[in-house]
Amino acid sequence: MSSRISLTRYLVEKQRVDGHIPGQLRLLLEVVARACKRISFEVNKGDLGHVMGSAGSQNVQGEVQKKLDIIANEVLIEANEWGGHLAAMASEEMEGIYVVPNRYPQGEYLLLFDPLDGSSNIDVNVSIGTIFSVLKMPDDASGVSEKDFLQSGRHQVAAGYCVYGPQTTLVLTVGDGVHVFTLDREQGSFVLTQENLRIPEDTKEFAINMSNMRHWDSPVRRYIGECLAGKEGPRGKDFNMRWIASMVADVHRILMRGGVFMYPWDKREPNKPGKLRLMYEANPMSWLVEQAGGAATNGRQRILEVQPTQLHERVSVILGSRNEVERVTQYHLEAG
Ligand code: AHM
Ligand code: MG
Repeated sequence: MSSRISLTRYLVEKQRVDGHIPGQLRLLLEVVARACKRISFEVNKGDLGHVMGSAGSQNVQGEVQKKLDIIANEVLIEANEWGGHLAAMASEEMEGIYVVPNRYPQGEYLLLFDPLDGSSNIDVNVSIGTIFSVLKMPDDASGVSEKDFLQSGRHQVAAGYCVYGPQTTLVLTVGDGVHVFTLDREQGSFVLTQENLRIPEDTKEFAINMSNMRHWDSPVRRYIGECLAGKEGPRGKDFNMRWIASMVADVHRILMRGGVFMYPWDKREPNKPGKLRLMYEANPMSWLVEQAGGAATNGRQRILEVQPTQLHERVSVILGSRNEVERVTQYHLEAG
């Protein structure tokens, strides 16, 4: 007999023994995990499944959609719409919210997702993933509308991602630490493989797209400049750099061994607060990172406290090892 704990058992025990999550939330998370498993199988097929390449369309943000972006979005919607635990969904790939059709029962939760993060890595066989966040409908809501989604990240009741890499790994928080489940393809289920991840407070590794350096604001230039100066510079140590260009994979590395991840505001698009999306990317990742003892800010403010004013809002992101995030944030505050 195996003593391994499946995601199903973990969630049942969270509900029954700890009383930490309601039954409806447990069901919802099971369905999201099942959808991620499906997406993982589609991703694995690669060219054999005719899932690669562009779909010839654009999403609401004007980005070219890949076939897998659309497949992953459909898998998540089809898996979640009939279960009775959701009122509506919102996705990076859809302009408006998707209200659960009235042929199905309506639940009290809202699900938000980036169905396939790191799209530029699909065609080159590099890790990509799904990011998700769960909110509750506001108590005073009558019917569901877009404004019900506009809650700050600290209202999340569950958040996680699934990374499709050498292994398929689901990383989850329901507010009591961060736990890792690895897909056992022979059993067809996610199995608990790491509990209570902790991000070291200090690090010697940063993740940023260096090609944008000339567009950054001075606090980010100052921070990265000091890292690059190495042992001889003010930090007195050498730094290493990694940039996968899939947020799921970069954040996963940081959860595993520390580091600081940045996608800051830059001068190319002065009126946009950043590239990454607050509701589908920054909020779930920031909560996971905080739950693992790290920190996440937009340079001035905790990301989880940013009040969204629109569904597809963007934000500047600095997250990871606490002392480094505090340093970058301090540089922003000093710059006024
Ligand atoms: P996507 O959701 O359209 O894939 O875009 C988000 C991705 C992040 O995963 C990653 O951190 C970033 O975009 C990479 O951007 P760049 O190609 O500018 O380095
Ligand atoms: Mg994304």
